[in-house]
Amino acid sequence: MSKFSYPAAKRDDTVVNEYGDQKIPDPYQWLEDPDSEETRAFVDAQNAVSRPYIEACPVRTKLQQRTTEMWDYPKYGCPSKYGSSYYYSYNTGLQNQSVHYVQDSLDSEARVFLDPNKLSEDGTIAVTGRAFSESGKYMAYGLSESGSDWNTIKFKTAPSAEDLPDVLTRVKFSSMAWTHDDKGIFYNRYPEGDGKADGTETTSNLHQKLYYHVLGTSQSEDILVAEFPDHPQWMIGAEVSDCGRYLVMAIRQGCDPVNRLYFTDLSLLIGGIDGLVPFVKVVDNFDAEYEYITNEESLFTFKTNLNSPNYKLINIDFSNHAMEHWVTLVPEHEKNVLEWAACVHGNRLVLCYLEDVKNQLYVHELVLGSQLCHLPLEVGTIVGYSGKKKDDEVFYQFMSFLTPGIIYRCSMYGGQFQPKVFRDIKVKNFQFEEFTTDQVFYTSKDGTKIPMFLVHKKGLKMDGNNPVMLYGYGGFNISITPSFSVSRLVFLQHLGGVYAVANIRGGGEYGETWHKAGMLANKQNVFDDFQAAAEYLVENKYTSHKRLIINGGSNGGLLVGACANQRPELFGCAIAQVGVMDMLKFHKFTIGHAWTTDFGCSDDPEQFKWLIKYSPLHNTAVPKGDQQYPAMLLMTGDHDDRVVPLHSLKFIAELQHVMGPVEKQTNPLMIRVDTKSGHGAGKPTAKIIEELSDMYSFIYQSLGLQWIEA
Ligand code: X99
Repeated sequence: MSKFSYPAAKRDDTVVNEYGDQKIPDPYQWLEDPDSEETRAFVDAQNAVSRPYIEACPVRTKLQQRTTEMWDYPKYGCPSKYGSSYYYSYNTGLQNQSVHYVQDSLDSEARVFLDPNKLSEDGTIAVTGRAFSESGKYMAYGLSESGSDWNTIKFKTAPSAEDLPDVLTRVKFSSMAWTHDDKGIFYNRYPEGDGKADGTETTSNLHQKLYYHVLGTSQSEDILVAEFPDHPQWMIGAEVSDCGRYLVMAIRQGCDPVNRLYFTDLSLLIGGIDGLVPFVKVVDNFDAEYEYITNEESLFTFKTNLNSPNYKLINIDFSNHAMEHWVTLVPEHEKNVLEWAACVHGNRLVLCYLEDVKNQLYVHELVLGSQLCHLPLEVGTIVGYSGKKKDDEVFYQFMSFLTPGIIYRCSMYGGQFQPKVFRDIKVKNFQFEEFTTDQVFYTSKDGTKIPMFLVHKKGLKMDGNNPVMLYGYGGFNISITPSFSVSRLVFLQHLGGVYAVANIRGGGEYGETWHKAGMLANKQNVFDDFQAAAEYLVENKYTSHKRLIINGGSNGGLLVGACANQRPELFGCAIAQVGVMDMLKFHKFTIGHAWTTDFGCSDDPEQFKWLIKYSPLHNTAVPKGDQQYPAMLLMTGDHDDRVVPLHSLKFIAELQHVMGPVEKQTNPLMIRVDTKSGHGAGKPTAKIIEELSDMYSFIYQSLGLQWIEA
């Protein structure tokens, strides 16, 4: 027996699922029902094991106090202009949700426009998105409760901030696009289902439709504008063109960066928007992605990865849209990835590139595409941008591991662009100059060079004894770029830690090529890259295996689960947040079907073979010799309807079943299940700090760390 006693969980050996001729037992299938008495009891019993272990950490209070103290700094977003007013978000420091402010000019006094903290006692209602009408007279905004992906859309007058009675429900993964007459918005919703839809359900999200809501009417009168009943997985992204004349639709059926491209000329709708709209199909396949940037009359500019994995800008004339007439505006860069583009000042483009995992900004000219200038940046990430075609200036926010945020303001007049610091966000009581960020390139199993960031105190002893937190994601074309986190600084300062980010394959760090090298049949590359990072950190004396912590969330939770199974001896501690753990069934729950683009699907016999090889739930086994599993903490929340909690519940049940009776397993295998908590977006500050304090307490306890005052 391990030194921990885990809750007894019923193992139902009669449940066996068939995949072709393969029979796969699913003894914890009963945990797929989030509402059953048994599941609730299981969750309570698991928390009753993990809570005391975490709370026994002698420095839990210190961790929480220091994190809270450092978190308490003013946080600003970039201001953006709608009508003649400016809007920005601001958090005094520890407010659960940032408050939206309005001001008449950038120098005048700011008034509260929308304070989400007033919407709930505990900060669990968050604003998830907003869209101002063309004139700036109205704002539509999405609200989410307890971290769920479900949204309620509400409306306010602007800048006067009066609440309007309109309420739109059953909204998820939605567009919010106003017609330029200010009359209403296009948005997406799902059909009325049988059961609840509060984020605790697991039912599949299918048959999303596009509607038009006329301000001042009831949702029941909303006009169905587009639907694809033969394609239940399709999702209809809608935008209204900068000129207001066209509705541009980007249709997706999964998470791959590809979409169909349809448009409607709204000026040709004789009766206005009164039913399903006719559309012109510019692209009617899922071969590439087309992201609307701007248009001049019928000449449209899109960002695309068509035959260009690092992305480029092209022009398509909607009056003559056959592919042979398409023209390249800004060609693909051979190495750097074009992440986004925005039109500003009528005829300028701001382009943001990713260059070896660092952002750089450039200004180009719209008509010819030629580069006008480079807006230099340090090693870091652009985390915010504002500046529309009708604006004459832009704001952008820079962040890095050791920079909480600098907002720059840059006028687009003339040919000289001189960004000025608009706000420099400061954190008190931390000696930033004592720390450093490096980027190294290590070699993975197959010889591929992988970039990795390393952040630590200058002059740290490389005696192979530092606790190192290695973070990764590895999927869905998502790049993990430098970001700021105070809890990480607490780890560096008071636990003598090193923070490492491995930019493993599957992400978008080197464009669609990097993504494809880590998906579908290539998914093992992602795990190999992460394990090679661990080996690099030990070989180069940053740490030892016993003091190496791995961490990841969502697809990165899968990464942590798979790596702990494959190479348990490499890690001392593994923290998997909101992870996908059942690779045979993920597609059956909520939006899981959209992930088959990266993972494949167990219904396909060939793809089943990929998935069964690494699915965390199906690959737990007693490690060889005297090896054991690292200390493992799984984390999930009862309202996570992105990656439903059953993944983590079934995985912990299986881990405890396999390793609980094994003597050599002295490391804990635990789960923390939060309530009124989801996949991560919109989480209130108080909950974030609680969670981080628990996470670092678990690390402290399981690795036997020391607190360093200083
Ligand atoms: C999603 O599942 C995104 C879900 N989603 C859409 C949206 O499919 O949020 C969509 C269509 C249109 C508008 C908005 C949305 N994602 C996003 C993946 C990774 C991602 C995810 O959350 F691609 F970044 N996962 C959880 C993948 C595995 C674990």
